[in-house]
Amino acid sequence: MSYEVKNQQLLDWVKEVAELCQPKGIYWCDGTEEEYDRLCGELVAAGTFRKLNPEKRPNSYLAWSDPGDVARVEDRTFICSLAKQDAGPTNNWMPPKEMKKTLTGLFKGCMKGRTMYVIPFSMGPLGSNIAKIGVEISDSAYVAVNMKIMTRMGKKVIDVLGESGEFVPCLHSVGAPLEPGQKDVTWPCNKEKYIVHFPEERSIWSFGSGYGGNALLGKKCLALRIASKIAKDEGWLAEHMLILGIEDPKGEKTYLGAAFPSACGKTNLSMLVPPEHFQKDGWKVSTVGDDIAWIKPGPDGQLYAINPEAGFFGVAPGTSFKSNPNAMHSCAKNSIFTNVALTEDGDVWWEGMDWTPEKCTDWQGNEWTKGCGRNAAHPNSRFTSPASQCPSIDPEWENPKGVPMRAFVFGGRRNNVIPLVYQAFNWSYGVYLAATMGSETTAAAVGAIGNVRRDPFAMLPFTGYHMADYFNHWLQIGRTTPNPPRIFSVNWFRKDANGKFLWPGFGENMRILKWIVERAQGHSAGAAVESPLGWMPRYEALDWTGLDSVSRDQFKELMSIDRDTWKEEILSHEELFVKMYDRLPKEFLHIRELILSGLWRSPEHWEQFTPEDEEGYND
Ligand code: SAT
Ligand code: MN
Repeated sequence: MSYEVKNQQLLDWVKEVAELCQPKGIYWCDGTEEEYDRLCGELVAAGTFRKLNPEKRPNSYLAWSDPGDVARVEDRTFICSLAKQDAGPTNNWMPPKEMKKTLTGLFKGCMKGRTMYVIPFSMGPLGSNIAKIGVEISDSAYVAVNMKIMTRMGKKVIDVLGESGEFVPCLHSVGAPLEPGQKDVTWPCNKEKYIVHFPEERSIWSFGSGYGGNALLGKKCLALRIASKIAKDEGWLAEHMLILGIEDPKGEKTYLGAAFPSACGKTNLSMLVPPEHFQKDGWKVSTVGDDIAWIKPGPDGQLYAINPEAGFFGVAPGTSFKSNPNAMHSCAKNSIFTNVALTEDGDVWWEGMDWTPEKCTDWQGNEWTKGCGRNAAHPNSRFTSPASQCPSIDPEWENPKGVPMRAFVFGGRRNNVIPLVYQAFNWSYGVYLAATMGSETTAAAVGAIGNVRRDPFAMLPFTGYHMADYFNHWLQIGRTTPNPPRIFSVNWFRKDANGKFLWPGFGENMRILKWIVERAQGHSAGAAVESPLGWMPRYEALDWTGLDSVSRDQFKELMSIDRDTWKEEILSHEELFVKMYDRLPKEFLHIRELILSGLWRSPEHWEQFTPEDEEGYND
């Protein structure tokens, strides 16, 4: 140990784990650059890492995983609460005692021949009253170096922990013991995988995978599943949200959080580059976080949010200087790439980058040629990069107090039904719309509602307790927060009858964000009309300068509410509710009725509502 540890609970736990897992040695990570370089060097020597061309990609590495270990494993993820009902119908559950027995069996001797790394980390700025400390024990150096980028990691955390500080124990093994003389593989893992959470005990056991959210236990396991449970008990929120700052030309700053299921452009939105005319006028967008937000009530009655992470674990394919220049700059150096392709000059490449090589080596080490019909990078390939390298990073991103939240935005990928944007009438209404949000799993046919996966708050795989209790918790936060953020629904993915996207997305989303900011701040500029679903902008309420690809008619289509389609939509909310009827907030039934009554108000006058047909303005 290169530093002194005074926390007896931690020392005892490390000893106990070492006895169980029988590693060849124990190494306490100090979080220094020297340590990072040394571990990366060892990973290069082991064949796990390849050092990238320092001229092209300074201080960066590429790893290719086992082809069977490329993503989170939701069917192997468990919430082992004491009572089955507390895990709810959307989580896998096993009795904690039984699970502990199974896991103890698996972990016995599982680190033989490997080093056991003790990785102390803080989720959130060190010492912030919103932050939490975790300690991950892992037999993977890949995990240790990724944790160095993704969290505040090392000795400084031990100092904050002190003698009696609390930490979340996170035990991880790739589950591949090495017998003496046995040659290691470049990506050890186990066919059998378990990602297990004990919410009452606040602990995590992960076995068999070395990848992403299965192995970097600070991220989805601690910062969402365990933290959501702590947040419920303590009266705050742990959310799958990006945090964004928007500064208007007068210098007024508005922070908002936004939740989207995967493949909805969340990372791009968190690093949005406003259209040129907005930039000229003085609008600025800044990034606080791209994935997770911890949100606590502040003394002034507002909610304050921190990004518990220190890095981005972003999806590479589709990321380009055109789609997300800030992400490209973030991963320009000091980054780890997993499962992307290797170019002939020792750099990385993936589908959707701004150029295509004639030849490269794909993520499985095979030769790849342009037009061969295969992907060179795995669709879930990733870059791990320090958030501090993001050109749009917000000056307040490490403020331990967090940033004041004025709006929450929820969106899915829906080719019809959901309008481009609307504001919930009130908090409870907003909780309902977030609870019922859905996303198309595939490029489904226009009009088909069946292929929508409901993903409440984009938290379906990440809520560490009963989903209906989670809804109740959100309602409760609204009751006890004097000045809560305003809640909005967006849908960037609506299509016309020919299957063509109606909205350009990317930087143009700024036009919608501007209206949201005006509404959230109560500015008269953010004028709105009352629709059956909520407050909506008319065409005139949005800034269209520099965008001619969206006609007034197109806008009308983007904003329309079709009564018959909504009838089906509401029936499909029912399917979700039935699953959790025993704990479902009764408010939801009333809100559903309110939406229905709005949809059936003066039915003889319309079948399809659009704000363009409304007479009066109302703000
Ligand atoms: O693999 S992670 O869980 O870290 C990322 C994701 O799947 O969203
Ligand atoms: Mn995520």
